[in-house]
Amino acid sequence: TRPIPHPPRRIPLLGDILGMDRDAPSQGTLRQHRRLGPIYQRVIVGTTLTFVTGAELVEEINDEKRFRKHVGRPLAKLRTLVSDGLFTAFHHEPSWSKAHNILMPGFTRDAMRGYHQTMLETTRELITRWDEHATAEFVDVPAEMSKLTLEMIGRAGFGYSFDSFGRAHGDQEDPFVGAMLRALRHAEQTAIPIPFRGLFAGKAERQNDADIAYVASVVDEVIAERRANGSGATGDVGETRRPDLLDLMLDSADPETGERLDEVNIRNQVLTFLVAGHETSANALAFALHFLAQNPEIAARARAEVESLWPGADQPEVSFEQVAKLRYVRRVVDETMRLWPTAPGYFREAVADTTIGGDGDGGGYGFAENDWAFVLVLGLHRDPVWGPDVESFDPDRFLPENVRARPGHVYKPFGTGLRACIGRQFALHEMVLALALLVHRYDLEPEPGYELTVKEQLTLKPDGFRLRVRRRVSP
Ligand code: MNH
Repeated sequence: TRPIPHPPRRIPLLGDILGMDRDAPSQGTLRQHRRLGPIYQRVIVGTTLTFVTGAELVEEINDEKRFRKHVGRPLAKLRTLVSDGLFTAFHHEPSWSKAHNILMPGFTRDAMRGYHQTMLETTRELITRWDEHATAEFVDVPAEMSKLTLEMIGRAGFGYSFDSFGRAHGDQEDPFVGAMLRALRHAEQTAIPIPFRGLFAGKAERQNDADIAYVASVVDEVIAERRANGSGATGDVGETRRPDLLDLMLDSADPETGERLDEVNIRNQVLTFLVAGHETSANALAFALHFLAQNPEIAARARAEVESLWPGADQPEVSFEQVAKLRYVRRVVDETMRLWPTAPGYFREAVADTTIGGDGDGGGYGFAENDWAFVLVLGLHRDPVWGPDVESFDPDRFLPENVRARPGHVYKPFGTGLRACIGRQFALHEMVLALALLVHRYDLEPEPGYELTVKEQLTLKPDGFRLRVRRRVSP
């Protein structure tokens, strides 16, 4: 086997701690890849981290027969909040397949049809608010998108509203949202090993315990309320509303084992969906709005597409089927997540001893059983297979003929294999829908001189990104 490249200078005991970017680890890793190639290793205080980004190596590491999902340190840290929820479950935990089987029907095409109207109405609430408040001032786009997507998953998944749009502009956020976001940030901040931090962390730990307890109690109330007021089991689903994710968890059993989810696991799943299902979509929407604001001709094409489907409409009556017809808007979303995949990568571990990148006579990079690597999707999406101008924003990269001309496994914003994103269709539907309505209604005026900087908090987001949105005169 071949040795995996590493940065040139190693400090005894500390290792390669220099050259790592604590505030922006994924962007730091991208720079290291540019220096060291498609695979490299970094040692931090005795822990070895391996990063992979080249298209050919990623194809091998995505092979489900040889590698599987690894619950890396940042995910393991999240377990204090969401425990064995779908996203953070270890491959050997039986709760994963049980919950997966029970929840899959909640993510079919038919299920999306059921969420569509909720997504549409939620977007219209945002638009009503922007009509009233936003036109005079610059809006904090990531914050607004975060309200939108949290509201969509809360209402569509669990029939729960955070009243995000009921609060006046700039008002305090929902205490549940505050506690959940603090707990998320806490997990993220403790994910990077920093010597001796634990000595000063008492207060933060106590706050975190309180946040987690509070968040759990709110979710328990939502579950109790649903139990009391009728889920599918008590008969009124189908008459008054379609079954949602909460109904599935309360009323159905795993077809393989006949088992149901217990109370605590349901709470973990609800929290998992709120956490995994809102920031990634919100940030992707924010990036998309950035690129549309920066590229007026692309925004015009997106607008033209919306207008061709709903000519002259002040408020397009978008049906479920029509969202799939928004091909150009979809390409804008795809290209946004190519350049800035809001989940910047995923972890894989070897199922058994193996090598990748071999030339047929051995000579590959060795992985012992359980050795892991982080696939930096941020880098994969800038692999040379994407052409010479990887940094330019060009939705036409996702024209069908261009997609066909590329190898598979070079576009992985939703991860890979058995543990890929279960919410992919939900995310694509909400993002295409919201983006279409926003670009149709508003001209997007960027803040003069804004240059994109990307903030990392487990997910990637456009930092300090604000827009002035101006209501377009009706065509
Ligand atoms: Mn989502 C897993 C990215 C939206 C719920 N999601 C993943 C993974 C990636 C990902 C990558 C795989 C992680 C890993 O291998 O460790 N998810 C995204 C992105 C968006 C997104 C980029 C939006 C854009 N995700 C959503 C939405 C939901 C959701 C919306 C819920 C409605 N995601 C999940 C869950 C998992 C997951 C649950 C874990 C699935 C599993 O392991 O079974």
